[in-house]
Amino acid sequence: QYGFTDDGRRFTIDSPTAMPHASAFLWNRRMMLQATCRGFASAQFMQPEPAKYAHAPTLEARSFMQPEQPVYAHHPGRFCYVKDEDDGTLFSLPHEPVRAPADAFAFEAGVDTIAWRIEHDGLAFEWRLALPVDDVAELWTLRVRNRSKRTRRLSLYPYFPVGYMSWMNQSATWREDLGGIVCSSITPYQKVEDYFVQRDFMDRTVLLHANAPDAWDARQFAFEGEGGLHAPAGIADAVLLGRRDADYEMPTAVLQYRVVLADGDAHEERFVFGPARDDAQIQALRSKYLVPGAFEAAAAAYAEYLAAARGCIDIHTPDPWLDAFANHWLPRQVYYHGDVNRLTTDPQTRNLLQDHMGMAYLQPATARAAFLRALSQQASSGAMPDGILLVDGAQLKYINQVPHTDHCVWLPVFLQAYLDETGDDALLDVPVTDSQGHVASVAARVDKAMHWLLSARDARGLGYIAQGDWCDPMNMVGYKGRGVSGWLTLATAHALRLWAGIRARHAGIAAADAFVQGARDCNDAANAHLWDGDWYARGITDDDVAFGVRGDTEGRIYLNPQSWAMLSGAADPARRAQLLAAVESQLVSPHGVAMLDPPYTAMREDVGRLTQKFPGSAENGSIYNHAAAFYLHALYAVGDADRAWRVLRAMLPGPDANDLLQRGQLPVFVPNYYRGDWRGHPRTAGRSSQLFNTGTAAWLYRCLIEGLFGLRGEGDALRIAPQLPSHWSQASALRRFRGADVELQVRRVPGLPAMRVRADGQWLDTPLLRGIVAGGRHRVDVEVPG
Ligand code: CEZ
Repeated sequence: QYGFTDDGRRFTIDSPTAMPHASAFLWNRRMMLQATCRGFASAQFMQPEPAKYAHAPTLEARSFMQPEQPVYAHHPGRFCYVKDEDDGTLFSLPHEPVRAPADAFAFEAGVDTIAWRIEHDGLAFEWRLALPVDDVAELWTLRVRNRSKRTRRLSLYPYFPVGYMSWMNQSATWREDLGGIVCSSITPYQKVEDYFVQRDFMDRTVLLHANAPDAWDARQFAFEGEGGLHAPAGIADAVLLGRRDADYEMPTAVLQYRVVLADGDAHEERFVFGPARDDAQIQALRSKYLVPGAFEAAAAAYAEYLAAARGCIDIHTPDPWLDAFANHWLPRQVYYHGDVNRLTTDPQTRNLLQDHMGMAYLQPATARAAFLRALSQQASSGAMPDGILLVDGAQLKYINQVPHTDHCVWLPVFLQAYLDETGDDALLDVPVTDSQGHVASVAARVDKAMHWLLSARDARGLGYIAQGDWCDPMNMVGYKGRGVSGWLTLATAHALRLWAGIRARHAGIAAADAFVQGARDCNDAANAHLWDGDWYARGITDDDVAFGVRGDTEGRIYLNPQSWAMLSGAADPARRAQLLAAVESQLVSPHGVAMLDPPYTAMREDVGRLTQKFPGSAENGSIYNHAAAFYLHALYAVGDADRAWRVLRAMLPGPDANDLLQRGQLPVFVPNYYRGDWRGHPRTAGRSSQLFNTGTAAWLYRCLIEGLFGLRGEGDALRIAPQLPSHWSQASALRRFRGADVELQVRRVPGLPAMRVRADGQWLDTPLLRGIVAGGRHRVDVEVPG
């Protein structure tokens, strides 16, 4: 049993074992939590760098959010043990740590809550999480109803492991005055300057309760005792928990409630779990959330927050899963990226620009501000930095310390989508001051960025790759300074063409000349040096070796150069047909289109660490959805609707049960990848990374709106050009565009020679809906050949 309910706003599965890593996430302005169906949870909050309040039981390395994160028995999670006081039976909610099978199990991923409904021996439980909008706090509700036709005596033990907080200082105890278990620590450090950064950290982790428990335990090792997590000694060996402090011992937070329930009786408890700095903050959390009506108020505020994540299109198609995903979940994921910037303080420049390309469809003002911020960090050479600093004191970290050469490409890519959606051409004249105090308009800065891209090319006219382009781990193609990127050359051409179009509209055709010419040069260079007979090479190494070519036994063909050659216009119709055939026969798999094939099985020192990744994972030949989305966008650009549909639908798991199980993921977000290498590793092919940080979200949303439904802004009009797959006989949508509502109805009409469009009752010569004003309402009927 699985599927969407609540008009698509909730997705439910009935097993904790069929898809053990199936997960859902909630976030707010300051934190994010991802929970698996078994009850494991990974949460982070910003202070201002990402930090944790529930840790692994051993020292964790800090890193970016990774795909396919492993879980283990002691992984942080949110659980509740339940003991039947009469017969001693022990089980746990939602499934971990005891792993006792339930009579009924439901994991419900909702847009605004994550909940489990579980039945054990006549007891019906609900275990539910919600987040407030602005506090770092998890709001948990536990409900139990006795339906067993007899009186039950139970002990309920909410168990929130806190893990290894610090090697310098950690402790825990129950505080009657604060109403909960308080775990204290000092975030470890060694440099004196860090003291001043960290002294105000929220170094405590608290589990606060609405009602005082009968007993508690705060010492992890003693609580587990010899029974381990499956039958903790603290529960098994005594009627009451031991009320044990942790003194420089691993803290934990366990409470005990003894309840007697007659048949039909119900019981409810509420908890708040999260970090805090001091007693005052803890007290504030308590008085805000553990008073009557507070959870309800928080839920209402959260619903309002999510209302901003409402997309600009509601669709109704023959594919109800797609409808639910497109109407509720995809815009939500786009909004997550744009509103909290993936919970980083230094998003990669390309990520920021693409994430906010998505935000242009939801909250254009936010997208605009992000774009201006990015541009204010442009170097005087015209280059864009690897990451954009979002808060004072933020630094470029991790991958942002590695030089990549593609960041300027994303400026016109963002602008094209943003300007189409908003018509806000005034943005181009906005003055932007950089860190040197230089002031230049947006248009002048983008001009400069485009010239920088043109200048960063070799004598053949191919773009230098340095230590990476869009592909982060392609770090050794050009680290000696000579290697070039085929994709970047084509992406430069595409960016220049987009910019030429915008520039010509803005300042006349002459202002665009250099960019039109530059794009032509890049395309010519790609055709002269990268066309390999049936497809475009991925690049040429420092030692002048072309790769991603037919002579390669691994990494023979890469998707990105093919997609962008279609976008940039490098591929003429004949070449387009050839490269599409090559993609179809070599990259298209049962789970979507792979990023490259065959995956590398050994290090290529002239390509880089991408080739060291496990075959079929991540950039080494997975169905890397971000790359698949570029391909999708290119297919819509050239009007290949059926091929596009197959690529699009493969990004979403199900509804077929086998597909869902193989991917192991719920259709509530698009992951950064599904495993590829379906020939070499069929057992794992299709498996989801479960990572919801991905540029895919913005692109997929754009492709749905502008490609599949063909509702794209153009100047002050809306262009109507739907590209439904040929097996759909009809579809409809409500598009919110510049304050107006546009109702679209598309029908297939057998025998019709060409598409025709009727707007507000009038047949149109050109499929452009004009006269759009805020508050207006339009009706568009499209008939397409059947
Ligand atoms: O990060 C993403 C980046 O955020 O990889 C994309 C890139 O375009 C995005 O900007 C393709 O490389 O460093 C690594 O090896 C990582 O695998 C990153 O490439 C990847 C991570 O999955 C982070 O989400």
